[in-house]
Amino acid sequence: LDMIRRLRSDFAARKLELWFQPQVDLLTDKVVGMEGLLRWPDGNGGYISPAVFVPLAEYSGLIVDIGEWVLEESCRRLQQLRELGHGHLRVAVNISIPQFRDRFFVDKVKNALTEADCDPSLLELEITESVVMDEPQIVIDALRVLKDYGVKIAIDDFGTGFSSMSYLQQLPLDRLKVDRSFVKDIQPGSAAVLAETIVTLGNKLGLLTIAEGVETREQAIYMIKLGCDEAQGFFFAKPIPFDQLVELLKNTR
Ligand code: G
Ligand code: G
Ligand code: MN
Ligand code: NA
Repeated sequence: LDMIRRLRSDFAARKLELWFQPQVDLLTDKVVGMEGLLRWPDGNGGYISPAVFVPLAEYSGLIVDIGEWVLEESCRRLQQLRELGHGHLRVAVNISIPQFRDRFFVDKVKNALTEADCDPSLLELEITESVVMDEPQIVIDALRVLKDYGVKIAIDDFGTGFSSMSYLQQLPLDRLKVDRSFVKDIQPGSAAVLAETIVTLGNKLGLLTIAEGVETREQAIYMIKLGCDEAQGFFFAKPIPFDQLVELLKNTR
């Protein structure tokens, strides 16, 4: 509870940071987008993991305001990237269930885009299976409105939740993110049956696919062979502050 208090005051003091992990097209090897990931400085030069504080922010309801800031910050970064000549890049933002329960959620997404004069198709919302299963109708309704507005939708950590295939078909999805636990199975001499099955499922549903947690060249090559479109992971780049992302883009043009 003390931690929630510190999170609230640090958020109010604008101390949270939004870092970005590049997403790469597996065929061209070019950066095509990035995922925004929260970072909370611990005051000693380190960071508290979002795996620790995002659940607290969800439990306390703080995630509604933090998530709104993440959307605004992401759109402002898209605007900056456009000014730097990277107007084709997209940004993916993780959305939690309390944000969907907020009746102003759809308006907040639209406002963030409008304020920064962003093309809605450059914003992608990442939803985990558990978010869908928690509140199927609320999530499906909100996503349909946003999809009509032009926003893209990705299903995150795919294969780790208990998703019903029927919900999968009711969601207006664009992209399926293959969870890193399945990519991890790709080791010399061993087949990665689940990674293959998930990419095949994505392709058959007409969705784009992205592999998460790609840490080795072998894993990247294997995912290309499976017909996966894009990848994200330490092999390509770690999550980095925005300024470092801009430097990375300069060096890879
Ligand atoms: O960056 P890292 O791997 O440590 O992130 C850990 C977890 O925190 C991931 O599950 C990620 O989805 C979640 N997370 C990071 N940033 C955000 C955010 O802006 N909003 C939400 N809801 N979750 C986030
Ligand atoms: O749950 P979600 O997929 O949104 O979280 C992304 C998390 O995965 C971030 O915390 C990020 O730091 C982490 N991540 C990104 N690339 C890799 C990787 O190659 N290996 C591992 N182990 N974690 C990664
Ligand atoms: Mn994610
Ligand atoms: Na994920």
